[in-house]
Amino acid sequence: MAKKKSKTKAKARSKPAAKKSARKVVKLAAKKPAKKAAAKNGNGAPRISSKPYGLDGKALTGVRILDFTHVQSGPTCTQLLAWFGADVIKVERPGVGDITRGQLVDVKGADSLYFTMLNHNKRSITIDSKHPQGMRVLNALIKTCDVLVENFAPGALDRMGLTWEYIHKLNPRMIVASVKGFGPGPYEDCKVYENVAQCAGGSASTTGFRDGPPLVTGAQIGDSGTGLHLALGIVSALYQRNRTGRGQKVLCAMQDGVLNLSRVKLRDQQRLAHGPLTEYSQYGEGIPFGDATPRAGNDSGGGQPGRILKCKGAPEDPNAYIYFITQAPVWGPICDLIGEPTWKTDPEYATPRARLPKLNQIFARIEEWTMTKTKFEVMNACNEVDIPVGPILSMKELAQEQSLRDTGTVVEVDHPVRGKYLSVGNPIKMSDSISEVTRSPLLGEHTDEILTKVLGFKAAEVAEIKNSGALSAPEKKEKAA
Ligand code: CAO
Repeated sequence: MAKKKSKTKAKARSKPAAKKSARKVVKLAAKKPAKKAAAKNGNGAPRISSKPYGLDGKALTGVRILDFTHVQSGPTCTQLLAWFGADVIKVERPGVGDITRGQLVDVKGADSLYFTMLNHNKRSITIDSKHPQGMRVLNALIKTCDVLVENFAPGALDRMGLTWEYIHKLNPRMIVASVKGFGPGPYEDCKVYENVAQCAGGSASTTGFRDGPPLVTGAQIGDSGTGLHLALGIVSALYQRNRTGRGQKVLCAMQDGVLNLSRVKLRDQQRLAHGPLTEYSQYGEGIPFGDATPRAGNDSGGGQPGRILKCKGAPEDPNAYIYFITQAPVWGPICDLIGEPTWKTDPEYATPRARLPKLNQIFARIEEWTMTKTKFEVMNACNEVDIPVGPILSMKELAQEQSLRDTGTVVEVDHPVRGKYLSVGNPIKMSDSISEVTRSPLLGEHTDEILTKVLGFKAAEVAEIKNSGALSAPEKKEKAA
């Protein structure tokens, strides 16, 4: 690096020196190296773009993804990559496509919201991967793509003939990224869906109330959570490939992803060996702990006592609630707000330790106050004195929230068959890689475009592939036979 720089400097000085007057030479010689220095960051990175922010492509412009994903976990990952500018080519089974196209259908004849909301900004090609001509197209795709992403059942990719060795021989730069239910071990051959992962990853055993059964959560931490993990793995592998030139395998097991998100509960498991978990409500209630992290209801995972409390309108309005945390640093303002100023100094209430056995009584008193206000009034009053609280927002409220529309987190998308629908846009905002949400592709919508423009097949080759039946629906093949 250093050598390169001094060469550049010499060049910059010597050129004008030969042609310009002495006065100009001094001027130019002083300016040019400064300009060069600004153009490089000293880390081997390219010159700094002169284009305005947001107008010099996107973070993953130039990256092409062979998207073999289906249902939710894999599509979440490739949708994120597409939002960052990758060219995502979704390979779907002819006639059927991703199974979610036809699941939970709300508009007859249209792709379901399940599918459309997970497959924005992608292109779709239909290929029967078990047909020799289908494999011909896949081979061409493997040669031209940077990443293959899949979330088939264990062994399915190998059964198609697409082993790591095969792919890597065709394209040693290819990153092969997979979601599986479990990592290597006794369960590695099992098929897994969202709630299976929530249960196997430790989330369900720690969610719900102590005296009730384990609960799954509505947030799709098994599917979408693992898709997020995989996206980070892929981007990191692309970054490493810049240095090594070679691809690698990236594996995210849903069990691992859920356990990673349940990290604080494994923390508590180990703390149990050193005594009861004092911030859990059951401690204050005098209920002994067992040998595994218990379910803690709505207690806060961060060690600060917290509860979901009724606000004006509850329980008739199922979402007229607020999450309230009695954080030690804001105990004073809480006491003032709820009209218990003496609790600030009363030794029975003044310290977190003194409050632990009385949490039920304390939260009951706070709830008396929150019930006199709507959740938004509570939120405003609390935030004025820096008390963090969480209004329980319904999906209806989120769909209507203007600020989420303004940032593109909630977007309205137009679809040629179903019309307008709401979706969640890219939750990751970047100042130089702006995401626009475009609709999901129709099944096989881009088959011709990909065969000719991406893979460069000639018209006769396209005809040969198509006539073989490798890209069309099995029903059609059966009728023709
Ligand atoms: N052409 C020809 N065959 C195709 C094809 C194509 N384009 N796309 C898929 N197939 C075939 C596969 O090769 C496989 O065939 P074989 O079993 O004969 O080898 C078959 O379709 C079924 O694939 P699958 O087993 O992945 O699908 P499934 O519906 O039976 O299982 C799921 C679905 C999600 C349980 C399973 O894929 C899985 O466990 N994936 C890993 C974990 C995961 O991602 N789960 C989250 C899903 S979201 O809740």
